[in-house]
Amino acid sequence: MSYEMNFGKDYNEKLPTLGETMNQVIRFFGGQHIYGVGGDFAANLIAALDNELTINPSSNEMHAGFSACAAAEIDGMGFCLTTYMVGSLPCTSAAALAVTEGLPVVFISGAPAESEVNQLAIHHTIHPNASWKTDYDNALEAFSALGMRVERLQGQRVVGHPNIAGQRFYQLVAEAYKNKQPVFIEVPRDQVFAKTQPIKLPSSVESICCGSNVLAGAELIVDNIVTKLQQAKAPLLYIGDRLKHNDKLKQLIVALAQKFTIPYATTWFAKGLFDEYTPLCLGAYNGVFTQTAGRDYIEKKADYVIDIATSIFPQDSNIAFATGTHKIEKMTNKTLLKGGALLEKDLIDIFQCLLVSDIKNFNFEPVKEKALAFANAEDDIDFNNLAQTLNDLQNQDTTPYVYLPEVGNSYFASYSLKVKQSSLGRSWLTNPWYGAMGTALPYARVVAQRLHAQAEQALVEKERAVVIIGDGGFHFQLNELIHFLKDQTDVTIIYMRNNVFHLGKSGDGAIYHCNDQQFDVHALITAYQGKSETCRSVSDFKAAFKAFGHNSGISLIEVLAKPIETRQSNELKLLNLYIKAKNGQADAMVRWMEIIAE
Ligand SMILES: Cc1ncc(C[n+]2csc(CCOP(=O)(O)OP(=O)(O)O)c2C)c(N)n1
Repeated sequence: MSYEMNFGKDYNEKLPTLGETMNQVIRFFGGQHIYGVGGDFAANLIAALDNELTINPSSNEMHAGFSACAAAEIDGMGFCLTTYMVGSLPCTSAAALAVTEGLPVVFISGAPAESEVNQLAIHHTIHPNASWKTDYDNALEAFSALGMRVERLQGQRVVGHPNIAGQRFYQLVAEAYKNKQPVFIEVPRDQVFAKTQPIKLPSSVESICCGSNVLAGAELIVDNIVTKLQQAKAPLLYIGDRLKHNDKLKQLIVALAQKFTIPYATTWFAKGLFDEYTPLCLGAYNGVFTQTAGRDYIEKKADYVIDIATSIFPQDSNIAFATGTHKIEKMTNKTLLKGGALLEKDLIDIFQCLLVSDIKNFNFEPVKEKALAFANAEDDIDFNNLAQTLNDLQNQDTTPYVYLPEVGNSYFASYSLKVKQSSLGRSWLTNPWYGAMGTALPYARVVAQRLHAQAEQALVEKERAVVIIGDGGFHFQLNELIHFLKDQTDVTIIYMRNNVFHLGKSGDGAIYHCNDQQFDVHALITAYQGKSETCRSVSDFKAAFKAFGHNSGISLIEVLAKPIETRQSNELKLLNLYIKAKNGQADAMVRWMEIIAE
């Protein structure tokens, strides 16, 4: 019995294909771009999706996954498309990153046709030669092992029975959106053009959550906060990274801060969400590792903290590496609003009430920025003065920089950067907790594409994507450079060359040697039609950075970094000292005690 005989001719003629429904659903969730690599099992998906959406080819599947993660960070959702197994399995690291950093990424993989399954072993499956049977589900199991929701879409089992694949696709994508978690979906290639039951999308993404906030008692929580605020002299809003996908909550918090003049700071992981040049913003706080002027207020004045959307379980790097110097962690006069409801609707309720509550004005006196410690113009530029130098440049420049620090020394040095507000909502973007090297260029590609599109539509002044990266990290992923040339996008890369994998180096083994003295990075950049320069002093660096601001395409500044203690960023000097003190080195113990007593 066909659909026509079951539900009638009219219904049958209205049926969309699964591919059409996928397009519709992806667009409903704001998706316009898919990052991916093709293959035979993905060919039908590509044919179905390529017209309505832009499919951006990546250099490999892991990069496609990382770019989809970056898209989830700045667009709200990310989409990745690969072929079966050989294509999807390299995305497992990106998927693990997405689980960890709380990113709604939809990993879509082609799969064998339903009619192909159980007939014979299919290429790309994992198949030892002594196998008596074939296994089709390894990728589903691998992604499932990461704690993700996974599913292979299915077609109708009997002719005329309902085909619910389109609806399942919607439900899976909605799940990713609601929970800020990735999902993995395999699509059998014969199902892409099969008819599926039509779906009626909700009016907007706002209305996809049935039940909304089921946590009760918001008024009582608000009363308690208002009482504590009445008793406080110097309150602080301390904000975590769960906020990064919630613009509404972000705006409510800033509105509250402004209405009652309450200063706010973020955790390290939430760095880049706010304009650190706004007087009320005290930057990213992390105990002894904090260099911002706001640290004094937090540690010496603040007498009541509202802790919002920070992680439930303590994470070492976010609590000053358990050095015991994180004052907010220890403070007792604190209200913890971690947020447990879908889309943080519980917190939205609370902040909406707080905004109209009777709260006094705190007349917070903006902290005077200590006279900017300029890096000495003639000094060698290195990790010890990189952030200062960039802060000085950013301070004088009306163009906001969107920083993309790569894991390595660059990541640690980047916590001393003072960031302006970017039109993308993020001016510092990395994977701060998962800490995967190899992400900065796939991330920068997405940032550069969005900045390019915005400038083309003359929506905002052009902003600047700035990658800070070690040579080891750069060589992990430089095949991604081709896409900046193809996409005609602009990026500035600060290449911190020390010829070793320095961060975490413990010994002199060959494994730490990631580069060769003879490597000519300028020849490489020329191949990509970019411009580059080697800079030795702070003043050379500043001149090159300013000049490259007028460049289009790839610009690279090579910094000859020395892998020695005096050239480390403040953050790493402190961390190394702490580790030495922990290991019982007497002079380090004395110095550490002095530092934490300051
Ligand atoms: C995918 C991945 N592999 C390995 C590591 C461990 N790791 C962290 S930093 C680092 C070395 C970074 O070296 P480089 O990029 O040259 O920067 P540097 O620290 O020398 O400035 C390594 C190997 C990681 N974080 N991620």
